[in-house]
Amino acid sequence: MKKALICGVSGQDGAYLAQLLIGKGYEVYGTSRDAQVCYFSNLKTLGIFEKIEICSMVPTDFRSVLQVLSKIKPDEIYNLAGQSSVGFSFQQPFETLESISLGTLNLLEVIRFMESPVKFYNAGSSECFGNTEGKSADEETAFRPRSPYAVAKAAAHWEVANYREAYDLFACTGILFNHESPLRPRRFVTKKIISSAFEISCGNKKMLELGNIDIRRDWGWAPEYVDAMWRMLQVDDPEDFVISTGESHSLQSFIEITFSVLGLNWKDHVKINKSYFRPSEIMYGGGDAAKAETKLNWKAEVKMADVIARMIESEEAQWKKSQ
Ligand code: GDR
Repeated sequence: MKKALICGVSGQDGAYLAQLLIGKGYEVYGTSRDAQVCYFSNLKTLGIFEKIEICSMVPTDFRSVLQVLSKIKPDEIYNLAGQSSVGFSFQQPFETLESISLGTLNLLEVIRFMESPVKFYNAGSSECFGNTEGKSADEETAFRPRSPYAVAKAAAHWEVANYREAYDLFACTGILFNHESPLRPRRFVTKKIISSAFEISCGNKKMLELGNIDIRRDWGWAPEYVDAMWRMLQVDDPEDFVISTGESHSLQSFIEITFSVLGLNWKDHVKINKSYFRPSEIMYGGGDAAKAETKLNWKAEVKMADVIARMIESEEAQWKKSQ
């Protein structure tokens, strides 16, 4: 039985990845900074909390990582830990850089120190590309980060590449574009829109305030994206991959579709609030995942309209349950 360690198991991706690996027969271990105070609500929602061995681990603490890795001796490590909000990174740049860049560096250092043949996946981000001026980004596209979060992810990306080349580690980064699901917290715009529009349709809310709705993003379905992570560790040689749907849509069209599915006109309920604008923004996000299709046999099946439909469906189911 293979052992997988998911660093940052409590988040959206950690939960779906744990579910996928349990289904594949893995023994799954998951970490959180302080497991005693974390609720692991996503794992409970998916009904897998009892099937995971949870441990406390702080990725930036060498001793803490060493203890966990030497106890578990995992075959695969998935590094999904660290501050995950781009918007929030402008308020906490230091914590963002520390948790992402230094956390990844420390994990790599422990793996090197232990000389174990573990396979290492690192959660990268399409944010690293910055503005690509309407062009789809692929693995060859230059990084031009535009937020503390993106700077931190870019540093972690190159740390992984460097350790792969210098020390021959099986280490790779998945450069994932936005991927959504009902497990998203409201801090992310898709969940904020879906939950608010649903509340408006129930008569419990009148208006939704948003920042820049002219931005474009490539929105995919999170459960499909964690499958790509796993595939990256099953190939013979580690490589970095862009993971995206290949379709870029404006936030306004995401809003339009959501409200119209619920029988509402978005113009009656959406207000722009400039305080939600970011100090520097990426206006266009779009990716080309052709390499993943060729080498990993991975392709996104769920596109934006389906992502919206599934998120609304889950919102309705949750509401019915609470009645
Ligand atoms: P993003 O996701 O920054 O792309 O990072 P987010 O959902 O936070 O923002 C998407 C875009 O929507 C605009 N926006 C708003 N965003 C939020 N959160 N709240 C608002 O009210 C709002 N109004 C407009 C933002 O300015 C932005 O342009 C996500 C995360 O999952 C990262 O962890 C991941 O690495 C990248 O996707 C790929």
